[in-house]
Amino acid sequence: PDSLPEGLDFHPAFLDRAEQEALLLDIRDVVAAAPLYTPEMPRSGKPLSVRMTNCGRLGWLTDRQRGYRYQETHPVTGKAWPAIPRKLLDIWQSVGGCDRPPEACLVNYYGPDAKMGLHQDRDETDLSAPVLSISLGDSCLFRVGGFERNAPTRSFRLESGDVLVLGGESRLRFHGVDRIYPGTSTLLKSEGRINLTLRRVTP
Ligand code: MD3
Ligand code: FE
Repeated sequence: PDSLPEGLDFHPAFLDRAEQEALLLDIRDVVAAAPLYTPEMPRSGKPLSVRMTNCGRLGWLTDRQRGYRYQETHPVTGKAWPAIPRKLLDIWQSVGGCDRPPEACLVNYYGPDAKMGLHQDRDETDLSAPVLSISLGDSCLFRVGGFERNAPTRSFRLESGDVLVLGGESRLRFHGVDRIYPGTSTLLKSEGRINLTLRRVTP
C-alpha cells in the first residue's frame, strides 16, 4: 500500500478489545447525557447521514440557520456538554503530542449507510494543534486528499481500535468517509461505527 502523507500518524489497533469496551461504556454515558442528534447542512438544511453529539467544554455542530460552529451547549437539550472521559484525555496525552488538553470531542455515529463527504476541518481558531481520531465498531473506507478539493486522494480502512493523529500541514487536508462495512465488528450491539474526534479549538 501507499505510504501515508506526512503529518498523518496512524496507530492501527492502538486500543485492544477490553480498552474499546471500556471506552464504549464511557461513550454510552456521554450519549445518555447528550443525545445523538441529526445535524443539518448550512442554508439547505439537508440532514447529514451521520448523527452527532459532543463532550468537552465546546462542541461542534451545524444547522440550517447558523451553519458550522462550536458552542458550549447541546442544540436540542440546551444543556452544557458532559466532560471528556478520562480515558480520552489519557490517549490525547500519550499520542496527541500537544501539551494542552483537548477542548472538544465530537462523537460521530455512522449507521450502515452513513457517509461523510470530502471536507476540510477549519472551524477551529487554533489550527496548530493536532486532531486525534479514534474508531470504534464497524470498519470504514476513509479517504484523505490534498489541500484542494480536486487533488488526488488515497483511501484506506479504519478499524475498531485504530487511532489517527493529524498534525502539521496535514491538519488541513481534505478527508471523508466513503462507506461503512456493516457487520465487520462485534463491538457495538448493532451495525454501525463511532468516531471520536478530539480537538483544541481556541489558541
Ligand atoms: C485528515 N470525521 O468529524 S476523523 C470530522 O471518521 C471527520 O468520522 C471522520 O472528518 C470520521 O470532521 C474522520 C479523522 C480525521 C480528522 C481530521 C482530519 C482525519 C483528518 C484532518 C485532516 C486530514
Ligand atoms: Fe473532518
